[in-house]
Amino acid sequence: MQLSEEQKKFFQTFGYLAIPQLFSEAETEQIIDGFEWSIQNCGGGKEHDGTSRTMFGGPIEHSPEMCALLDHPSIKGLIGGVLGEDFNYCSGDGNYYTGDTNWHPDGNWGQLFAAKIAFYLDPLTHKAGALHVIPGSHRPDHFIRRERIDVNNSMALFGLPPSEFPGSIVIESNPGDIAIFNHDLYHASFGGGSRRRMFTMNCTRHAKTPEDLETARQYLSIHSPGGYNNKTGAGMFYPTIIDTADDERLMHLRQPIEIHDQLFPHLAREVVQPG
Ligand SMILES: O=C(O)CCC(=O)C(=O)O
Repeated sequence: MQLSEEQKKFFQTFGYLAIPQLFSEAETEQIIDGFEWSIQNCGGGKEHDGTSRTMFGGPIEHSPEMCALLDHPSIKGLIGGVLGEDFNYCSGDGNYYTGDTNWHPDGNWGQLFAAKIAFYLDPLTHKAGALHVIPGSHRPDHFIRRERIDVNNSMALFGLPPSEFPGSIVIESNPGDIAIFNHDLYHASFGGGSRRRMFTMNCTRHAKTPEDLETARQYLSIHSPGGYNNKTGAGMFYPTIIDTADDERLMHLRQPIEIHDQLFPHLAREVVQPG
């Protein structure tokens, strides 16, 4: 899949894109099975009792089939169309969500540096867990940012529940649909119950200038296993996604590994010397 010029412009202008049925029914089933296997065996899913969110790191990194999402032509076309074909894959999170997530951006970079690819694994509607976004709120000059409006306080401020914030839209979805959004975009969800299945891939532009490299360092000092003091056994990623990678996949992993290992040398993968 290649993004059209209109889709690229839409993303730049509104900060998100929703692609219905990016995956076939068979692929979607495999993805759901892969997610369930990963959260059950590596992500604490067996203990989920619905009282709070269960979350684990690197949801696509624990089995070869899930790792291969990073080789999928449609995923690469989508992310590449937004961030450039040499984008960096920078992990993500897998969740059984409980309750609302409320409005927030994931970053405040003031530029298109990072994007989140969101996989929702259950049918979701406006009042039952679907992703809400405020189009354009990734822009530093958006009124919410300029006037520092507390969107979650909209009932007290404007007499409207946050889920109905003026100008927000809802991306209702079915499994197989994909949403991608700029980390700076305000997003939320409401009413999703106590076991809403969702996982993400976070990706950034490949850093090419000293300024980009500094931004990448800042990004990875927070949004990475080291940033969360999470030991993967291989530093930036869980080993399977590295060990099953061909050269094309490695292109998306190398720079984050390099920077992460500089920032968190104590977590880097140990190289076993022969003999
Ligand atoms: O609740 C949701 O679906 C939004 C998830 C979210 O806030 C995030 O991944 O940053």
